[in-house]
Amino acid sequence: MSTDTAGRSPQASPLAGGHAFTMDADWKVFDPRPSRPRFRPPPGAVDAHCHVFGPGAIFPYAPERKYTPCDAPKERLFALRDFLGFTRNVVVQATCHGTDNRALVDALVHSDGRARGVASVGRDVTDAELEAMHAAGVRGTRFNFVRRLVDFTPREVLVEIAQRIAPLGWHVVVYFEAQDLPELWDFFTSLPTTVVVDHMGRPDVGKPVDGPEFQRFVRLMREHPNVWSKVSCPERLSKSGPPDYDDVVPFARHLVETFPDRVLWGTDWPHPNMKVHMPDDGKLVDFVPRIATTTDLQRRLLVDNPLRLYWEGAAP
Ligand code: 0GY
Repeated sequence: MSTDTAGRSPQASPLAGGHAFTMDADWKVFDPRPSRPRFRPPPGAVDAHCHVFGPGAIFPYAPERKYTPCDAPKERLFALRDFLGFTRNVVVQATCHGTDNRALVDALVHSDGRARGVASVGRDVTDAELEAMHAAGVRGTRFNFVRRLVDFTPREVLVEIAQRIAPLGWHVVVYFEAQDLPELWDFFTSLPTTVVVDHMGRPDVGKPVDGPEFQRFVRLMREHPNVWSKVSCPERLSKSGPPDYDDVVPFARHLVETFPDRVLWGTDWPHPNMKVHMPDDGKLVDFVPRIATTTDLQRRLLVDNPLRLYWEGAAP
């Protein structure tokens, strides 16, 4: 992809009429020159978890945000998509934009139909706003329970939102830490929509795959056929580290082989809040054939499942 270094520079944008911001001093910027993956995704492959940030001068970061990132605009995302050999994106609203989905919607409407979105909405969202987002390609809303990223939202508010978006055929994406699953279980299993879990419910990969913590998550998926999982973010979960993220493979592979029709994969570009290393997106793509070891599993993971959920609008 392009070798320009726009993504590297600390960004302070005191533009006249714009929105000034300064990215966090410890912010790690995405790799501007990832390697070309050895694995070739099947035709039509979808990167089903990625974000756009800003540009902050046009789409300001939310006042309530917990971090200020570098800009990661749609043009960079689409260039990465093409470089990695993917056809489509699912862009997930990041917490740094709060419930202001303008950057997300802007990416969708400029994608030539090659991107769908997951928004974040509050209880004050109007029916007209939901319909406009749907027309732009939004197909889900995200509920975030990770304390370092968001303030607490009462469950009754989330229930109300879920009931509002269900008639549109949207689903709910949930992001939480593994230790919080017991407390969230009843809420998740009461949701009236498909429920997509980010990053396998963030398992502690230092614990065994067949241990109680991860098996609790497996049980959630087994007992509730409306629950899907993204087998994403080895770079975030791994303790053994890059470039191979070996310790995450058994967890992701277990889900892919047990629930081949309810798994999704994404890069998580531009990798917010990575504190120690920034992954090489090419190497992340090379992770796929290690967790989906046959062409059939790869096609389901990267093509069939995301198309069914995001482009054909089908429930489980
Ligand atoms: C991810 C993970 C993170 C951030 C967000 O919306 C967000 O800010 O999702 C994280 O910090 O773990 O999926 O991008």
